[in-house]
Amino acid sequence: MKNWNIPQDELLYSGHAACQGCGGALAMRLALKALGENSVATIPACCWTIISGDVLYHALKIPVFHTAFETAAISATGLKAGLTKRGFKDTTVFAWAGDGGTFDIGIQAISGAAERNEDIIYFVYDNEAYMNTGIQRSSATPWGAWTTTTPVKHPEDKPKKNIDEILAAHKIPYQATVNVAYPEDFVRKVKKAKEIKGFRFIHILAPCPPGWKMPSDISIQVARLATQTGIFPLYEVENGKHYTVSYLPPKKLPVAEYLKLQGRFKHLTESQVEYIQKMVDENWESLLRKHELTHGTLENIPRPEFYR
Ligand SMILES: Cc1ncc(C[n+]2csc(CCOP(=O)(O)OP(=O)(O)O)c2C)c(N)n1
Ligand code: SF4
Repeated sequence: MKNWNIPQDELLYSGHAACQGCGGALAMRLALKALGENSVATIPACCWTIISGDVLYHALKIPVFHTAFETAAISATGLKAGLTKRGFKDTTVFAWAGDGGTFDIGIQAISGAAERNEDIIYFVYDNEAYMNTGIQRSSATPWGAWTTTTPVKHPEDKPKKNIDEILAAHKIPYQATVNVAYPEDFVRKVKKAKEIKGFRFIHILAPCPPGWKMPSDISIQVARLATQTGIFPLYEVENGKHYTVSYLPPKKLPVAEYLKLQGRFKHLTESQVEYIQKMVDENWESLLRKHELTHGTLENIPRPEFYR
């Protein structure tokens, strides 16, 4: 059994209201281990509004400000300004939103805060649909996926919006992708983000068993396959131009390995799976070129033995 090199402190208590196997819940647990108690969260409408629980009973050991759907970035900006004015300069203020609240309705507030380089961390836990209101598609829903608004006969026909490149175009000091199946990489990146001033963006892949139509006990397996197939690569971007891939799969697995475990993809034909494979390969190659441009080599990308 591997001894995880992550803090033992728990700032997310048991008794929260997430479904079994919720990647979003595990994501918060890991993020808080990295951020510590001197933190304040702002959470817009999303599953996490429910997961955290109600006043007096909420499951987080830090103050939480519940806010409107489109206002995660701007409310975090206001909280940070207010706390700084009152002398709490070291408190980490972070926004915590779903993909709908980020890729879609929250994007103008994010763009504004990123462009002004506000001193906040913005987390998106990306379960690739509007889960809290019943699994409707968002612009983070991958091509070909079933949702209640993209039913089997009319599955999602747009590729997932590339939120990371949109943020990179703002030239923010730090951004990273993380995955709940890689907890050490997750905690390391959030700790790094905490030490940087200015706007930081963390994109979390957060599996959702009901929304992805899969059993709750394979959440981590599926999340890990997303990275091992190149669908959700792990990387960091500094100042919009320095790209560092943080995990190289020893053997890049076929996307079918990831897709076949999830009911939301079970209607896909062989040629549709091939199309997804082609898109994933193109994105992966383009990311590797960016790493190479930054570092002059691909040889320095870690390949942790444990994840083989
Ligand atoms: C302006 C506005 N429109 C719609 C809603 C209804 N609403 C509440 S949560 C939600 C879905 C949130 O989806 P996402 O941000 O992806 O988070 P998830 O539920 O997947 O965790 C919606 C549409 C709302 N609260 N406010
Ligand atoms: S619906 Fe999905 S994201 Fe929401 S609590 Fe359940 S598992 Fe988590």
